[in-house]
Amino acid sequence: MMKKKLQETFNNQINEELYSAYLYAAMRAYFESLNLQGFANWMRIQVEEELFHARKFVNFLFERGAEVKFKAIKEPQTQWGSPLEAFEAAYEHECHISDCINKLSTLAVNEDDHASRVFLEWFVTEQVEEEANADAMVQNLRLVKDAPGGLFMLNREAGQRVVSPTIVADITGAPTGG
Ligand code: OFO
Repeated sequence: MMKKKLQETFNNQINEELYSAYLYAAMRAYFESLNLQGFANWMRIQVEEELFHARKFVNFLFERGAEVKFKAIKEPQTQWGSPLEAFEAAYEHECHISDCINKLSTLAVNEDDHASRVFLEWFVTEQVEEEANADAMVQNLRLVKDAPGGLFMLNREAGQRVVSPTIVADITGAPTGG
C-alpha cells in the first residue's frame, strides 16, 4: 500500500499532467489563430502526450489500490508575443515538470516505495525527451528569427509530427507489436 504522502504527491502530478495538456491546448489555439497550422499540429500531438502521461499515473494508482483524486485545473495563459515566446514557455514548463518528477522520485526513495521509484524511471527518461523536443523548437526559431521563409519551413516541418504508436495503442487498445 502506498503511503498517504506519496499518494497525495502522485495525485498532484496527475493535476500537473492535465494542466500540461490544457496549456498545450491553449498554445494550439494560439497557433490556429495565427494560421500556423504546423505549430498547431505540434501542440495537438503534445496534448495527446500529456493525456497519456496523466493516464499512466492514474492507472498506476489504481494498480496500487491508491485513491485517485481529480483536482481543479488552473486556467492557462492563452496569448504569447510570438511563436518563439510560446515555445520558450513550453520549454520552461517541461523543465518545471522534470523538477516535479525528480522530487516525486526522491520522495518515493525516502518513503522506501521501490515500485513507485521503478515506475517513475520511465518519466525521468521521458522528461529528457520532452525538454529536448521543446528546446529544439526554441533553437530553430531563434535561428530563423523573423525571416518569413524560415518560419514557413519550420511550421511545415512541425506539421509532420504524428502521435506515437504507443499512444495510439493506449487510446485504441490496438497491439503495438512489441
Ligand atoms: Fe510534457 O511531460 Fe508530462 O507533463
